[in-house]
Amino acid sequence: MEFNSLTSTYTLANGNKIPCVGFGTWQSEDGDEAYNAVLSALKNGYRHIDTATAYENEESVGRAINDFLRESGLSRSELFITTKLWNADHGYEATKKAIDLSLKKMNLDYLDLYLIHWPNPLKFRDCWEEANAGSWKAMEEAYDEGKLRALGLSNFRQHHIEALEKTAKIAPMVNQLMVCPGQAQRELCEFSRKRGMIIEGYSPMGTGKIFSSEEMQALSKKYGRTIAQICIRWSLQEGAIPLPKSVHEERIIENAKVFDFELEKSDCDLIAGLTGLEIRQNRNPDEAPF
Ligand code: 1BO
Repeated sequence: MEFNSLTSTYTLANGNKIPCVGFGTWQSEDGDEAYNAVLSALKNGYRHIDTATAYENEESVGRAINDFLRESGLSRSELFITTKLWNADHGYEATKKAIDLSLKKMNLDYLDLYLIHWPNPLKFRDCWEEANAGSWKAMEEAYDEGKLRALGLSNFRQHHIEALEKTAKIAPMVNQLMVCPGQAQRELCEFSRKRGMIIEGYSPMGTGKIFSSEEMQALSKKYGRTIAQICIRWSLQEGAIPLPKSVHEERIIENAKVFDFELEKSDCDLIAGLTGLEIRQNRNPDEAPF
């Protein structure tokens, strides 16, 4: 793995670069919490920020990005910003409006990446393929207009991807999945990669009992790193772009120090196969109640 800093990049299928670690904002509360977290991440070297309409913090995230750009003198092109389409807005017309609303809320001229957050919303359960095809068409148009610089998916499984491919003119460039210890989703990651997608991994630390796991504690001792750093490094070595989230500056800084050690392959496999961590269930998108 040739990555050596937060600004190391993967190349997306359209040639655009995407930094190998993103800063996650899921469950960061709109207002001071999300604003301060994103500003702190940017000041500490993160260049890739991930939000979503569903996180209800696009406004604060956008404000932090714009304040940072103004204060730092960096240009917009040095940042990589993602947001996502939420479930109420699937279908062609609603997606067009949702893209414009996200841009307006974030006060940005364009997004580096826009994802369909969930493949099969409850509201569209009997017509999800058609709804996704309509959303994708709207996204392709926004891509052609320069509002979106790359298009992708989140939580899509094989059959959702295959359905989208029937009508897509632009192939999806990213699949953002839950990738954490005990839930490596290696098969789906591999399938997505074969279809030309880069994998992003949300919740790299999972939840539940990661921090009290005896195996993770032993690895932390072996490598002299925190359990969070082991999780993020593992995600990188899995070939995913980890999206660690924190609202504490010391952890935001600590989570970025993952480029000067390497996990042995056998430890990566052990982490992938961990059980009993009581991690939040990786929901089946065809059955989730939203
Ligand atoms: C269902 C939301 C997952 C994190 O983006």
